[in-house]
Amino acid sequence: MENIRKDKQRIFPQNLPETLVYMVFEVIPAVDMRGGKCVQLVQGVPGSEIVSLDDPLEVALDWVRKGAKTLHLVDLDGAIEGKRKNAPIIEKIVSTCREKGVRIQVGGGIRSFEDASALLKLGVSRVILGTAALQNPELVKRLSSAFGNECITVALDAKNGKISIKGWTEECAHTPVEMGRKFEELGAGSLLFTNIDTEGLMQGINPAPTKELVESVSIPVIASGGVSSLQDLKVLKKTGAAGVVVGSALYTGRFTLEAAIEAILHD
Ligand code: AMZ
Repeated sequence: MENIRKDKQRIFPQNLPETLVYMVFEVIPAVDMRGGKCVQLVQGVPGSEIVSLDDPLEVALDWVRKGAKTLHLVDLDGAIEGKRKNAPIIEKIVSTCREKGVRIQVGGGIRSFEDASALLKLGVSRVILGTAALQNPELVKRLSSAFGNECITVALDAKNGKISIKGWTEECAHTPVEMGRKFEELGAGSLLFTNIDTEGLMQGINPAPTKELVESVSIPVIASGGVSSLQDLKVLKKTGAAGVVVGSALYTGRFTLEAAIEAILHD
């Protein structure tokens, strides 16, 4: 099991243009946007902002200065309402950060082939599809055939063990493991697993569902939801996940990005 896990952690960086051999497990800062601002919500509930910053581009550049090699951009209006209201600022972040060699993954409101292809043509490394993948699985297959599976991440956001879509307002009957296996077959290159039960609460993680998913598929799994300490990062690394998206803990100063990168490097 140990070997399988390590292989899976290696797959992700190997698919990337820049070879970051040391970074077998990546800490990826989240830049979630709502109404043009960079925000952090509690369990994704609109109005629960614990962080609200006026200039998402400046925030993104700050993570890059602090050592981020990949950024996770989410258009929360897009995820919740299906309208990508933060597209202009996302485009600005993508063009500015790509020049610096930073990989960008974007999610939230990508609901069509055209949405995804426009972002990929702009220089986004991976598009993240949640709602559209669950509602129209063939879209994953089409995008993967057209752009290559390394560009396609499916978001499996789970509440009480069941997938949630449409900005976490609608629950599906499916489990992350069922859907992870299905989307791997359809051509997803990676999965983003968000544990909504712990997301934004900063009370720590539950590694069990991440581990279960990692062990059920062969593609890389990026974990998300509830990280609040450096120890959480180390625990998630041990599940075999390829990386972790961190939001509130970084924004509220639980630890710095530099400390996070250092902590997982030597673990
Ligand atoms: O916070 C939320 N309510 C929320 C959120 N962060 N809802 C969805 N998302 C993220 C998912 C994924 O990265 O984790 O948006 C993306 C999926 O969006 P969509 O529009 O494809 O379902």
